[in-house]
Amino acid sequence: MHAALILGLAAVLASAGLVALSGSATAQTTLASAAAAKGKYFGVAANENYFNESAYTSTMTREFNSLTAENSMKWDTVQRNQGQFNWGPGDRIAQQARNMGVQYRGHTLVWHSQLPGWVNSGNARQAMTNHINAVLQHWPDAAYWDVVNEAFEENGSRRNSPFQQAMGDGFIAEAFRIARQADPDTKLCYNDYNLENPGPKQDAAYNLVRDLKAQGLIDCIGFQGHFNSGNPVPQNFHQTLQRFADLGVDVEITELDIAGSGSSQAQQYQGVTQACLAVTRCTGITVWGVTDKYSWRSQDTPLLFDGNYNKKAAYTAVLNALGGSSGGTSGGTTVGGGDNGGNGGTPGAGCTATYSETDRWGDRFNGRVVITAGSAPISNWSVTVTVHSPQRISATWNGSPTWDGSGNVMTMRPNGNGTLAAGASTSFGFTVMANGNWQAPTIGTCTAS
Ligand code: 9MR
Repeated sequence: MHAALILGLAAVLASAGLVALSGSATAQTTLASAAAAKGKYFGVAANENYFNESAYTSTMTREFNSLTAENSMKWDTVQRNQGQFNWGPGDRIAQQARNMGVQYRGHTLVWHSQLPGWVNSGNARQAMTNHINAVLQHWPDAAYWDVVNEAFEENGSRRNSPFQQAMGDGFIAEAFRIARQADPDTKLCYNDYNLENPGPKQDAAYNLVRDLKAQGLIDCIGFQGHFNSGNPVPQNFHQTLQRFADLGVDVEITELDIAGSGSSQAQQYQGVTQACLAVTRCTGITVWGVTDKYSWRSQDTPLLFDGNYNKKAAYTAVLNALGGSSGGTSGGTTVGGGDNGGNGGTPGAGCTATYSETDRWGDRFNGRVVITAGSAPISNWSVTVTVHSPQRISATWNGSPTWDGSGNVMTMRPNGNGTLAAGASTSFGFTVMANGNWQAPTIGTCTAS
């Protein structure tokens, strides 16, 4: 309930960032607002160590509407020494989320890694009980908690840990039961990596979720989503997400990062976004960091912003897949207008050009530009459409195009639709072969005569 409320609030706040498009369409200009418009969240792993870097904080605040503490809510930060709790670093994440008016995900309660040495098979049951109770009491407003993290080996067997040793296979259900009692309002998740492809590990997680669900103990499953060239985003990812959703739990992409760059990375990010959009119970996506330079595997440049906080092609691919579109001079905004070409036409004449994306397929999209006459009639107009390499325009309609030498800049003039009464509109359309780049074309100033 809490999460839904906050997401609703985020959607309202995000609507302040609406950008007018032609007709009734609107486009969102940030990941958060575009995802919220689809009823999903778009989150990020946040690291309080970088909060004093203004570009870090402004990017985080602008683009994301869910935070996960990258490290500071883990056991070795919160309770490095038995019975001594260190809430400060995690509190900075929780408070940042509250300040932003967005949700945060708790990560993680019971994990074999980043576990202090004092936890051993002799005290693991009591330690686990105390830890879960203390943490959930301290952070009761988390929307989700990853109760157990990474409990399976690749072959589907249980991973060794003090918890597994002390309590056997039942430790997972026990952890969820304690968490449920400690905080009945927080959604409780199992979280793991390499669940994205069919196989024994995925099946083990599936059976776990099914069994926990039957006991009313689990609400969600997190697919971490750490991909690279040897482990690419699977084609059928949405089917896997749906398979788990059909158990009656939410599914989430909780730690997304994809090694690579340029269009191939962008395409894979697009694929993950589309997979989540295709599944009603996929509640959101979290990328595992703001900028490549602070990624846990920065050499793989796996995130949406480069080391200078520039938006990468992957960013645009995700934003467009969410139905959003970048602001500025490219798609989504009204550009041009007010000018009659300086050829002695009626003062106040002129035209505006407004772009919108109307369709999208696997490898291409259609754009439409609406030309609207100003306060005086016009008999001719022209406007440029610049696509971003390696994009190519493969078809046009309702206009007469000419091209510059590069093939990137198309100047469109009327094809029988040049005469417009004051305030009247016409439109032309075109198909762009994306070649992996889903950025909206840049629309030049409309010139009328
Ligand atoms: O990104 C985290 C990195 O800063 C830590 O050093 C590392 C320690 O194990 O954990 C990283 O986050 C992990 C996450 O908590 C669980 N799934 C795998 C993530 C990447 O290693």
